[in-house]
Amino acid sequence: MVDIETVAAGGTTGKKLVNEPSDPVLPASSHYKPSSAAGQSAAVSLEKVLTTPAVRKIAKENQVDLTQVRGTGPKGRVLKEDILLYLQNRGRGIPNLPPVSAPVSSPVSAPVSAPASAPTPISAPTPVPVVSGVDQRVPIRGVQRLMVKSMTAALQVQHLTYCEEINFDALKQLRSELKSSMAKRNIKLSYMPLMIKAASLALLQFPQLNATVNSEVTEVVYHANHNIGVAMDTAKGLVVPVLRSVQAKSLAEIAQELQVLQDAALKGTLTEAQLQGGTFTLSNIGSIGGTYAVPVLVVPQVMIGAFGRLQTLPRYVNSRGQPATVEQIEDGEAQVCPATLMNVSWSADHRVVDGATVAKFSNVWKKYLEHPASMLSDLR
Ligand code: CO6
Repeated sequence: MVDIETVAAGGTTGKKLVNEPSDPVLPASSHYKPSSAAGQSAAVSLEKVLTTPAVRKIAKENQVDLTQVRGTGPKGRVLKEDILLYLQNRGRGIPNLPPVSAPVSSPVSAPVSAPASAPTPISAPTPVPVVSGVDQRVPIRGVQRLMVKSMTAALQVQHLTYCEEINFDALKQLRSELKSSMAKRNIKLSYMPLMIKAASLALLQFPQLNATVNSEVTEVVYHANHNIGVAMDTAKGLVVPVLRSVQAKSLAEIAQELQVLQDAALKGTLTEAQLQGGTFTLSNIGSIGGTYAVPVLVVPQVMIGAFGRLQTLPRYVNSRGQPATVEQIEDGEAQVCPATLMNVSWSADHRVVDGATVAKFSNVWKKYLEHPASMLSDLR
């Protein structure tokens, strides 16, 4: 049961307790009939209303009583858009006014001040239900408290953010080949382990990005181990457990460790040790949604990446299936093909990292993912 307050056209409010969200509360001036009544009488009233056979067909298929649909055509004729609007509103639980000519058998009477012959306004304002309640004062504790601390620290750091688009066509193919064999070993292979391994391989070439900086900003430590934090969404909020020594681990080991951490995060059993010691962070916000996100550094680390949602979009390719140049497009030597794409956004501590280094790192990471076989030559 929900306590709903309604705001009538004149701005006055009323209150009603209702059992279902589909039981809309109306101002006293509304000419509303419950939609269930429409369903019951649909068969009998189809012929009485001025409309077209196409509209009658839609009404019949959707069990709509046409007398309940506001007709906006000449002489109150019900047009196709009228019934489509009615169906759309019915789906959202929004009441629909009956046609001007339809007899109103609603128990709710017309406003006393309105003369009987006064035309019904074409678009009466829809009542806006307002759910009432009491304000709550909630202390910021636990995981949320940690977020306050880490975000306050991040605010001290001048971020730079660099974005890129990655073509996942080859990686998608590779993953589908590996997925079933991994599954036989009880290992779930999402894209994350591949993206984590590619980041670690790229970090071998850019050790200055697998780093932490002291609070006085007088010293940077380039870490030998790639301890990669992975942002995880849990019922209690955002947590960032850490996969240790990724540079020394196989894809299967990374996938297994990720699964262990993800399970613990969801159960709320992550230990402090599992949450500490990160040297680089990745966040796959795209598994929830979004195309781009600007990530915030996990201070004192100097770099973080956020992944957007995988999408299939059209892109120009040349005869070798590679991204076409402007000349190839202009010379008609390119065609538009569907591509599986993902956006990445890298944020870095601009006090100690410059944009060019981030761009070069990103190019290497992109190459590993777009040509995943190239990872093999650099795996240990
Ligand atoms: N696009 C589309 N589909 C995806 C994606 C993206 N980016 N990522 C995963 N998936 C798919 C994935 O392939 C799985 O599909 P199937 O294998 O076919 O089953 C499915 O979604 C479920 O994947 P799952 O989430 O279970 O595993 P994954 O290893 O990809 O991710 C995780 C693990 C722990 C990172 C993830 O579950 C998670 O919690 N993501 C949210 C992280 C988060 O909250 N980040 C926000 C931090 S704040 O970054 C921040 C800048 C701001 C916004």
